[in-house]
Amino acid sequence: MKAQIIKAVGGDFTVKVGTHTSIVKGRKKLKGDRLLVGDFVDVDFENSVIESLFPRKNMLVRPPLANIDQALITVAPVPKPDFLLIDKMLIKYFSLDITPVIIINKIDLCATELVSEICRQYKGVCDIQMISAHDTHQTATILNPILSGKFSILTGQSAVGKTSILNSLKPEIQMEIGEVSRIGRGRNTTRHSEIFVLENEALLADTPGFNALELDEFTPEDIIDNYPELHHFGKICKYNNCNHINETEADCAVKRAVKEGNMNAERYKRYTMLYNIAKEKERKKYG
Ligand SMILES: Nc1nc2c(ncn2[C@@H]2O[C@H](COP(=O)(O)OP(=O)(O)OP(=O)(O)O)[C@@H](O)[C@H]2O)c(=O)[nH]1
Ligand SMILES: [Mg+2]
Ligand SMILES: [Zn+2]
Repeated sequence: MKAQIIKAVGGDFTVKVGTHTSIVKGRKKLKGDRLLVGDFVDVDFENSVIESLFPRKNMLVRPPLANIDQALITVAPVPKPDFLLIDKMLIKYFSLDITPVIIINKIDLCATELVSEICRQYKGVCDIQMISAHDTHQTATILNPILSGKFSILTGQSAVGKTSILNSLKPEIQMEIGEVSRIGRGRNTTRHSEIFVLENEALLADTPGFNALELDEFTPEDIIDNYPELHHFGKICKYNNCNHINETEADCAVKRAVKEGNMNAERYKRYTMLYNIAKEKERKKYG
C-alpha cells in the first residue's frame, strides 16, 4: 500500500496512510536507495516492511527531505534579513518546483519598514504573508489555508522563528526554540527532520536555519530561468539569448522594466551579481 514517510529514526520509519500512522522497517534490498522523510513508498503492512520507493518529485540534501510542495521562506525584523540569501532561496526553490511563500514573522516587533521593503521587492515574485508566531490564533488563521493539502517546509535564516511558527500551529509538540544571540544571528536550535501533520492534510517540516547558501550547481541560464521577472520581461526582449545585462535599455525589455520601475532595481542588481558569479564559475570550469 502506498504510504509516505514522515519520520526516520535509525532504521525505523514512521509512515502515514490517510490519518493512520505506523512504524515499519526498510527491506534490505532498498539499502542502495536511501529512504528520506517525505518519500512515497510501497509498504507491506502485514510484515511491517517497506517494499519499494516511488519516484521523487524533488529532494533537498540538507536537511534530507523529499517531495516538497511549498517553502515558507521566513524572515523577521530581527535578525535582519539578507536579501541576497532570499533571492538565492527563491532560485533554488523555483528550480526544484517548490512554491515559495515569504512569511514575515515577528510583526509584533517594529516591522513596518521590513514589510514595505519586502512588498516592494517581492510583490509579483511570490506570495507574501505577515504573522507573529506568538499569536497562535493569527498564525493559524493565516497559515492553515496556505498549508492545506500540501507538504511545506519552514526555511530561512537562523532565529527568524521557524520553530516558533510550528509550535504555534501544533501546540502539543513544543519543539525547542532558541534565543536570538546578541549579534542577532541565532544559534541553530533545530537539527532533526520530521513531518508534522496539521489540519486539512497539511504536512509541515521545520528545518535548521542557515546564514549562507551556495548555488554551486547553477549555470547562468539556470539563474535566468528561476528569476520570474526575467521570464516575464525577457519574453519581449529583442534578443533571443539576452542575458539582460549587456544590451542597452533601448533593446533589452528587462533593463527597460527596471528603468521604468516595473522590475525592482535591487532584485535586478542582485540578479546581475548572481549571473556573473555563475558565469565566472562556468568559465573556470570549461576554460
Ligand atoms: N517578538 C517575537 N519573537 C519571536 C516570534 N517568533 C519567534 N520569536 C523568538 O525568536 C527566537 C528564535 O525563535 P526560533 O523559533 O527558535 O527560531 P528558528 O528560526 O527556529 O531558529 P533556528 O532553528 O536556530 O534556525 C526565540 O527567542 C523566539 O521566542 C514572534 O512572532 N515575535
Ligand atoms: Mg528552529
Ligand atoms: Zn534582455
